[in-house]
Amino acid sequence: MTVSESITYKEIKSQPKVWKKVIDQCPDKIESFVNHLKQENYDEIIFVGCGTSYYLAQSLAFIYSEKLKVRAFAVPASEILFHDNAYLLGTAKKLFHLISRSGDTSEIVSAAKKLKAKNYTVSAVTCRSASSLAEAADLTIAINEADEESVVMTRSFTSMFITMVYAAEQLAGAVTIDKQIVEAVSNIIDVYEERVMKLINNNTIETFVFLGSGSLYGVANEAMLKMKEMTISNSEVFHPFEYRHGPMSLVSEKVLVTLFTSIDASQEELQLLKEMKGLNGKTLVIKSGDKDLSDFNTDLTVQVNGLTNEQVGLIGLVLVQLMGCYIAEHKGLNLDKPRNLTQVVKL
Ligand code: F1P
Repeated sequence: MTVSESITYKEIKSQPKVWKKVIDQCPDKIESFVNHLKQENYDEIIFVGCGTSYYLAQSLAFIYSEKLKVRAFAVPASEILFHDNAYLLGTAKKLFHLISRSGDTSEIVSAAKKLKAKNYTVSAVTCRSASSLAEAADLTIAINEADEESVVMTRSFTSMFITMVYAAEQLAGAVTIDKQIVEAVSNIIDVYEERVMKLINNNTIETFVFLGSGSLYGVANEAMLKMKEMTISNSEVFHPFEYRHGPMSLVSEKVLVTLFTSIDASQEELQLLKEMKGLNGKTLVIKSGDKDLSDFNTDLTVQVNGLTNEQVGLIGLVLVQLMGCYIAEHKGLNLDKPRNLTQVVKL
């Protein structure tokens, strides 16, 4: 199957159009969620998900902590099912925000029912309003226009991300998400899709390493998962500075190290990437800004100006999704039938 024939590829390329719709509808879609948080004044927000949705929970927990100054953290749904005593501690007023593209993943539905039975408030974001999660939750943000046929999650992740960050920014009093991110992602796809394809075709990459800190750790985790799901490749993720503490022993010309650069530590993170280049690693940097980075001698540099760190991370993830398509084609894999996977995990 060629890349352009696959549904997965078409849905990845549809993101500029879908993001525009999602952003236009955000104010209405998030209104009851935002009002609820204003009224209830929670001490803690626990983001819950499985697979890709768990990695979205990781980024959102960081962003809600940072923007709303509320204690927020992420847990996989199975932890709520089998180890809840560790998460339901203390008297803090808790909101559980459950994330699921399908809304029918068994662990997330069971977690919703268990939390409700313990009288916790459960909110949710999903791409299917007619789902068991939407039925079980007290309030749901449903963005059906971002739903997809592909087994792997692509535009559903990015659209749920945009919607939930929009809500956090509205609660914090300054929304930065607007059509600029739509224009930027279109431009980046136009300019870099071919360069990403060349990077893959001109090198024999066997291992993919993704580095991301703060709100970008969840995004880097999702990039790692995309490489596993779409291309059956060795793929790993680390907080950037953790990579020196052992894992860099694997760096070679067959390893591509991709950095989702944080604004707060960009110089130090780029210095680390330069060291990996010194160890013959291949390097790809995704960064907000427009500085000259030639000193860091990367194999590919993707910079976007005028957007937040998270927004640039999301655009970088779209490039990783496209990279997954070209590697799958290179390996003769069927993008729309990823090995051993189903669109919804039902136990
Ligand atoms: C979560 C998920 C996906 C994965 C696969 C199976 O689904 O783990 O992340 O790619 O499709 O399901 P959901 O709960 O978000 O629907």
